[in-house]
Amino acid sequence: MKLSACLSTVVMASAAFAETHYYNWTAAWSNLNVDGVKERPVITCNGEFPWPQIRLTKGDRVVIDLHNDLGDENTSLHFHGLFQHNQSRQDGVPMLTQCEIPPGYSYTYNFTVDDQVGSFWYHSHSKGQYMDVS
Ligand SMILES: *[C@@H]1O[C@H](CO)[C@@H](O)[C@H](O)[C@H]1NC(C)=O
Ligand SMILES: *[C@@H]1O[C@H](CO)[C@@H](O)[C@H](O)[C@H]1NC(C)=O
Ligand SMILES: *[C@@H]1O[C@H](CO)[C@@H](O)[C@H](O)[C@H]1NC(C)=O
Ligand SMILES: *[C@@H]1O[C@H](CO)[C@@H](O)[C@H](O)[C@H]1NC(C)=O
Ligand SMILES: [Cu+2]
Repeated sequence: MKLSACLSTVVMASAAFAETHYYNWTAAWSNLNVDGVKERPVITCNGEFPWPQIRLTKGDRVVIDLHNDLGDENTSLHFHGLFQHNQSRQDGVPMLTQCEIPPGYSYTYNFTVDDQVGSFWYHSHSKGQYMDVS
């Protein structure tokens, strides 16, 4: 159930106008052979794996409608390394800043990246999904 894949949120410096980036993501299981060795259940984003890269400029807003279509597991998304100052409910750590998203439900992550640049990693913080949603 573990697969290492590194996908990221890349934040670049400076922008004349802040933009909002909308994503409409459905998390669901698919049987895929992503490492060329063995087919196994993988958590996909809109049917695809790996999950998309988010590219933004400092000051931009990210809005992600995350639908849990896994059927048998809760889920969540944590944006690793982003400070989430004054918006901690967007941090995506289940049972700390949010309840997990149950199967069949959705949650909207909505945050700005105000004063950070670089490459960051997002992943699920639910069960063993850490490496499956990355
Ligand atoms: C988001 O995706 C779901 C599943 O494909 C779709 O039913 C829904 O209409 C989409 N929402 C928006 C706002 O595009
Ligand atoms: C989802 O999380 C809730 C709260 O922790 C828990 O009660 C429930 O059993 C979980 N559901 C699944 C399908 O794991
Ligand atoms: C967070 O909110 C406090 C109180 O409104 C404000 O003083 C502070 O500048 C804010 N911090 C950030 C990083 O926006
Ligand atoms: C995201 O948050 C901003 C600031 O609170 C708000 O104006 C906007 O309506 C929110 N967008 C969504 C889709 O919830
Ligand atoms: Cu993390």
